[in-house]
Amino acid sequence: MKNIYKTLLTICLSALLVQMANGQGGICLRKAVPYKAGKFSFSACTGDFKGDGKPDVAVVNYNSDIVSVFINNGDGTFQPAVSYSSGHYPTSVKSADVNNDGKQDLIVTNTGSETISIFIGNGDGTFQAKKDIPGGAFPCYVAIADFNHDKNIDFAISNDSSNLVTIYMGKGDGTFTTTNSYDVGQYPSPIAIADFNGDGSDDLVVTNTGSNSISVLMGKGDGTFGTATTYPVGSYPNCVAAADFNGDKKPDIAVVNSANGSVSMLINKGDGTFARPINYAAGGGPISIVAVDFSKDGAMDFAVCNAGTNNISVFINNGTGMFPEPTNFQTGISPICILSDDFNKDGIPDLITVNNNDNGTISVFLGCPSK
Ligand SMILES: [Ca+2]
Ligand SMILES: [Ca+2]
Ligand SMILES: [Ca+2]
Ligand SMILES: [Ca+2]
Repeated sequence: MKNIYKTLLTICLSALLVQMANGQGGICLRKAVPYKAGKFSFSACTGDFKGDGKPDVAVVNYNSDIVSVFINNGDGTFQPAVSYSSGHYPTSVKSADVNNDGKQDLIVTNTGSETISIFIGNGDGTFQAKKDIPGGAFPCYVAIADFNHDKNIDFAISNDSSNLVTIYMGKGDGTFTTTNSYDVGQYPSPIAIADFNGDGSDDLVVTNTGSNSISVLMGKGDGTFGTATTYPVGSYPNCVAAADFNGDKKPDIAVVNSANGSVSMLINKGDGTFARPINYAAGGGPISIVAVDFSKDGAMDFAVCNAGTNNISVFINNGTGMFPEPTNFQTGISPICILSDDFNKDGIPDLITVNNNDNGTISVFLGCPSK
């Protein structure tokens, strides 16, 4: 994560404006609308912070130590961001109700201060000031789940400089206890969660950016995990998505390889072990991935953002778990994170990229009916 961040500074290319793109290949996105965030926006999450049924967006900004919260007007347009102070060098944010009051809260990893910040939501789109807990060495990514089935939100973080994944168990009141850390590969970064072996408990996969691999850890259902199994992928894997791409109801894994400009797809053999990767060419410096059924045919598709070529590549499943050539759409400069939700509630998936430049922005792409 640290190294790719430096890389990103050097691959900011020319200023490109968003362009109109027409529906083709099962994907249609309206012209992107930019919104200003903080400095060096790093990643984001969606959640219904205001409680009106319309997804809102939170963005962490690495160089300004703030979380920017964008409240949805209800039609997929957003109010100007409201800022909350995070820890130093925040890199990841997720939304969940950590204190069981029915209101969405935020969990933020701060790599500089090596803390996790919990922001309790007021339910009206605003948040209380952060409460910090220790985050271990360079906590760079957070993923949420209920690992022990007690209905209290838990989370996993990757500790980039100690090569660990650490599990935090929720008490249900907004506080957490740290349990175990697990050895993974070098420079672990994003984590995805799914039940890979079908035993009813959440498992996790983490990208090991420094060792060109992923580590899969099987959850035991009590908040503990087995020893990691490692699978090789491409060069500089920077993000991972878990979803059923081949339609056998078993979650598969897709990884973006930043240095190869590719996506590695690892199909679940059915028991939580994975076949050798199938590789697909993306754009330059792909760095984030999201799995969504854009074409609404029941077959899972995915999109990646390419930080080097300032665009996104949307891959539509041909129905058999294979992906023909992607359709590309231009974004702001250095898109570093991509996520999807249905912001205007028209039943068509929308996309957001977080653009990691000095004056960070998000680009909101509302989906339109595909031809
Ligand atoms: Ca809450
Ligand atoms: Ca739990
Ligand atoms: Ca499992
Ligand atoms: Ca599809």
